[in-house]
Amino acid sequence: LTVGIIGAAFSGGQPRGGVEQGPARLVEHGLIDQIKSLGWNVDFDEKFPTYENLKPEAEEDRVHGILKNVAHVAHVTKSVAESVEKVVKSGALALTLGGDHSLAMGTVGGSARVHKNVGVIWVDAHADINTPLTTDTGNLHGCPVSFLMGLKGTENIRGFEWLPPCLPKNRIVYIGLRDVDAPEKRILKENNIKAFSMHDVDKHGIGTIVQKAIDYLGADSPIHLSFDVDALDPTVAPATGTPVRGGLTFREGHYICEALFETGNLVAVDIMEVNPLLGEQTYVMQTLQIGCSLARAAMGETLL
Ligand code: DIR
Ligand code: MN
Ligand code: MN
Ligand code: MN
Repeated sequence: LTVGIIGAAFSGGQPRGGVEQGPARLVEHGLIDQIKSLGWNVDFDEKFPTYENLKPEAEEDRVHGILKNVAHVAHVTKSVAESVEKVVKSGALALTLGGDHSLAMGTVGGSARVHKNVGVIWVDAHADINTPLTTDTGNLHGCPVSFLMGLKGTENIRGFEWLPPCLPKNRIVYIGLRDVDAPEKRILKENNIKAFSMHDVDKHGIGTIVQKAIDYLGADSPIHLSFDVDALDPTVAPATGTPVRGGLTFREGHYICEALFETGNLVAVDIMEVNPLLGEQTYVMQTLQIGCSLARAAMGETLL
């Protein structure tokens, strides 16, 4: 088994600095050796880009309506898509360390180029499906799913020509939602998008919910897991930009990763929104530890 790790040091999809230090801090925490000791071959370039070199000229980087950092996000996600595509095409697992969740335009965009029928499991407190017409923050980390789907308002955004609609509305399942904007709720409903909120997790239990998600995508579907650590309760993963109370427990989060590894169909995993500059040292360490253990769980660690 081989994993290609992509360090995605980028924070331009949201306003809080520090999340671009996620990948370096996860690696410094020992992630690479931990994965090797699980028996994986690791392909990882320690000198991953900061993506600052992809920052365009100020003029081009202008806002598009309310959207912030449009050109920078577009350039970076294009580059991430190329990296992920290359890994997935080689047959290895693509593990992307974020960075903010706008990066998923690149990660899912990349895996969808190789597997047209990829099924996405999006674990998050948020639906990240605002469009340029509905977002009230203008932060692109709240919008990646609408760009992947090509929803109304995402056409003709300069810089995103590289990203054609690549995710049909019935190829994603959410788990963990609890902070969804009103227009996002409308989008989910109108398009019949499969979404399990925390209410559903409480009601049915995580085992049932993950099984429903796998069944929905189809037992043979290649799976892309995009895990925003703010899906976890803030007492479990505090060092993240937009924490929301009432989230997944430590075990629920890890169970999702374990069960998806168990399918044998994982082609890509994203660990996103770890921000090592938010909060006290002990909280930061706790969150880095969880980022590492979620990745290991998705690579088979806790299966006996
Ligand atoms: C909000 C927050 N829905 C937005 N989204 C976050 O900005 O569109 N996503 N925090 O992770
Ligand atoms: Mn997210
Ligand atoms: Mn989130
Ligand atoms: Mn929020």
